Amino acid sequence: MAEIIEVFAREILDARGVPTIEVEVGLADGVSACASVPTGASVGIHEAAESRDKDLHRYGGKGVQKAVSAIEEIIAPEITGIYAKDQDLVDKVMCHIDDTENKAMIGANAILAVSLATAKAAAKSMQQPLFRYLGGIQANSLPVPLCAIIAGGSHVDNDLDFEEFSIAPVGLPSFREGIRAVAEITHAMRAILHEKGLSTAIADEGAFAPAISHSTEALDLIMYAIAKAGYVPGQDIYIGVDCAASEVFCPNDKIYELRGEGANLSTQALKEYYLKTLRNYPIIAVEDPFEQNDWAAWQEFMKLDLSFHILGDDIFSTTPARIRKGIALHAADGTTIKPNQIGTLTETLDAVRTAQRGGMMAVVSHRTGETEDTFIADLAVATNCHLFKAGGLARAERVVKYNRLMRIEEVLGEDAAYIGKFALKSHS
Ligand code: 2PG
Ligand code: MG
Repeated sequence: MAEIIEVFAREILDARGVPTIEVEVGLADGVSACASVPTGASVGIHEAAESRDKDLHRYGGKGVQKAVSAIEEIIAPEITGIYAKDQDLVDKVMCHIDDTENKAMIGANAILAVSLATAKAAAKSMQQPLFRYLGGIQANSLPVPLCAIIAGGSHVDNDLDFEEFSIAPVGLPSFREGIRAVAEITHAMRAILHEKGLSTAIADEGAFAPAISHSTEALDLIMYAIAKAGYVPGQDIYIGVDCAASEVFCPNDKIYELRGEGANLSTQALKEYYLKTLRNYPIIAVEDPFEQNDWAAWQEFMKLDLSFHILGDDIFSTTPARIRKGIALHAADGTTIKPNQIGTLTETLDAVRTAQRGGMMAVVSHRTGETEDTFIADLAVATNCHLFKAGGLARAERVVKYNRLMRIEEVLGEDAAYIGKFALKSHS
């Protein structure tokens, strides 16, 4: 058991060249560990607040020097002397210092960086891999990767209305084999796009960003790529869609503006659109099909008892109280888990527990503005989550998370259990 003796913070860059925070926590036994935090591009309104300098002379106002100072001058003195394994206490002290509901004073980015670095230092000090330290002896399962392959929405400049089209290798025997399938399909997709004269450029999350506009074009391309790589859609591979509906919702007219489809849809019409379009594809999950405040629309959709999971991202924002509400209202089958939406590791673990105890699936997820930090990979194993999103199989800050999971699978050896088909709604 070792106490925290040093906390350093610095401004680094995320994978898009936007500043973010890295923290190093040093312990009395000489161990130190480093963690950095990501940022979203499509940020929900219920997420905890980030601290940004707003000094337009630096990084267009996105610098994080104030947060860095807050960590070293305000947080560090308060947590020095606390045992690193007292995660709960470290996080409570930081929440107490900030004292706002959404961490707006110090910033969730500052608080989370300290929180994650503390956990990493504690794990190292106890000579345990992070997933084992966080998850205990039951942390043996590998999630199904839900890997982005075509990007749209606010993540890229094409006309596709929805943010992410992903593939999930549920029918493969292990995580490593699942990743191999995804990589082969991704390479097949590159060849198909090239053949069709479409761009093979990739977007921030490592998925292709071809100039297409209809969701069915994306879905058909994915079906083609799966087959071309020698896999069977609906058996080996399923498809996920993140609609990120809050991004296309116009609150004044209460319509969803689907520019790519050339349609402005009411909530009811959007529901019908989903039913008509998605019926023809092997879908595993649809994320954020409706905007983040319309609980009734989510409830209505759930009542249809569809064959795929309905996942909430913006609507829950990794917030236990919102997840509890979602469970009570039966508003979704699952929730994404993004530590920076809530701002501490303790609250993130609480969000996972709340979801899982209430029968909701947890989907640990990256953000668009990621770093090389692999914390979420260990978190996914620690929490026995069923699906794991870290973007496409391109760009180091995405692939590093999948690589970490392959290493964890190797460490677990015979004890490793790939979630596989248990990630399907029909098997859960
Ligand atoms: C999402 C995430 C990750 P962002 O919507 O699920 O893909 O995107 O980080 O932009 O919120
Ligand atoms: Mg999302």
